[in-house]
Amino acid sequence: MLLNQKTLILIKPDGLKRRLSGTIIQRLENKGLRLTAMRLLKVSDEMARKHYSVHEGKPFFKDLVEYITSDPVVAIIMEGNNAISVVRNLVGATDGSKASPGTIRGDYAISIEKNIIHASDSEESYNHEWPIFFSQKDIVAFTYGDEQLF
Ligand code: 3AN
Repeated sequence: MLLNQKTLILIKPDGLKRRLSGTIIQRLENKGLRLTAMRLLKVSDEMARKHYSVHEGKPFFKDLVEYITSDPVVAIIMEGNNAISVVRNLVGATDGSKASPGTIRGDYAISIEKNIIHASDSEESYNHEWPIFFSQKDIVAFTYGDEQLF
């Protein structure tokens, strides 16, 4: 069990523009995850290239960068027990048309590119991703009033 593990989440332009930010944050909070940092921002070309550097050279890299920079995103750090795998399971498979019902992508996405949300897939990814969107001073320590219930 990885206590208070952190994960980086992006509500992508399609999620934001479809007014799903509140719903997505609600679903993650309902699971018992804690908001730790959050901002609304337009991702620059440089940030996008760094964020998706593992996909550099792949045929969809250019479209990926163009898409994530096309409109604002909501960047979020959430924490909780095993947060990386917990959030990946809540997010569902990459291709929205194949993601299981009940997952965020399964319920709200039908494409592989416009798939609503990004979430770190490993601690290595989280360590690479979070400094692209946040600095240490953005990380806020607090507890919800009902944490003893989770
Ligand atoms: P995930 O977002 O589920 O971690 P990754 O990291 O494999 O998926 O891919 C990053 C993003 O690249 C995906 N969210 C998706 O938007 C896009 N992507 C991945 N594979 C493809 C593909 N074959 N064609 C187009 N876009 C893709």
